[in-house]
Amino acid sequence: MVEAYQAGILADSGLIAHGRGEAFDYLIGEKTTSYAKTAIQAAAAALILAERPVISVNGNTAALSSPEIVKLANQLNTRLEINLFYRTPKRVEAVEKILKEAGAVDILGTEDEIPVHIKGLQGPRSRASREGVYQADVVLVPLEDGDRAEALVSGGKFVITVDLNPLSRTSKTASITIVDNLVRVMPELRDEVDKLKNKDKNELKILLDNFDNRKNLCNSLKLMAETYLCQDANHVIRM
Ligand code: PTJ
Repeated sequence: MVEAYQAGILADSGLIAHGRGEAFDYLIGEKTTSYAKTAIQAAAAALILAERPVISVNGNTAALSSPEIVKLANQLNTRLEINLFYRTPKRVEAVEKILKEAGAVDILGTEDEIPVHIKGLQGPRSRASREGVYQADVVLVPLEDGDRAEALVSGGKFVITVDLNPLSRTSKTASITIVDNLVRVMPELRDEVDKLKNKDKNELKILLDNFDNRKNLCNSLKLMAETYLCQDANHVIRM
């Protein structure tokens, strides 16, 4: 991540966000929980059922998972869009470069595009691509800022996020939150898309309908407490 920062891919706040993520990753034991697996399965179903899915890429996502993101976009025939919270032309160029190095050919949200604006947001943060997020029904947007997640949901999008913090505004706002590290999520999500892509649509709809984001977040949070706080408490009592 330090190298990605030095290469201009990551915002300085991206390094801080990464540290926040690591702290929560320790709390889930740095592994994909059964709750994250359930969310990944629902996310795969939503992406397969989507009519106009888009994957939104920021600096952290590009730095951590460009090759996997590009593979997922190809697998789903989904468009990729660069969307930076701390947008500068230089950073857009750096993210575009790493995505192209990973094999992406069709990238939206670049500097030469005339953007449209998402209602409820100000300045460069409101940018979206007319052919991408603006017209999408389902948006996969890992590590998103709370204001933007809220604006997307208010705009009627089905928002799938990946966020290690189950208490973040994005986690609570999204339609599906995968509480896990993006680097572990991406290969799992690709496997799940492979497993589900030929299933009957009604089966996928049932999978999606049975997913309850609030409940899944509560379970992830409880697991964090049980794994660490409660074990520690027993330990203290025994001593
Ligand atoms: O590249 P930009 O300019 O678009 O900026 C990207 C960041 C991430 C800096 C920006 O979107 C931001 O400020 O996001 P937040 O509000 O800090 O939210 C990021 C969330 O991602 C936090 O809740 C972190 O805990 C979480 N997070 C950090 N690293 C990971 C993670 N979640 C999953 N996997 C990670 N590796």
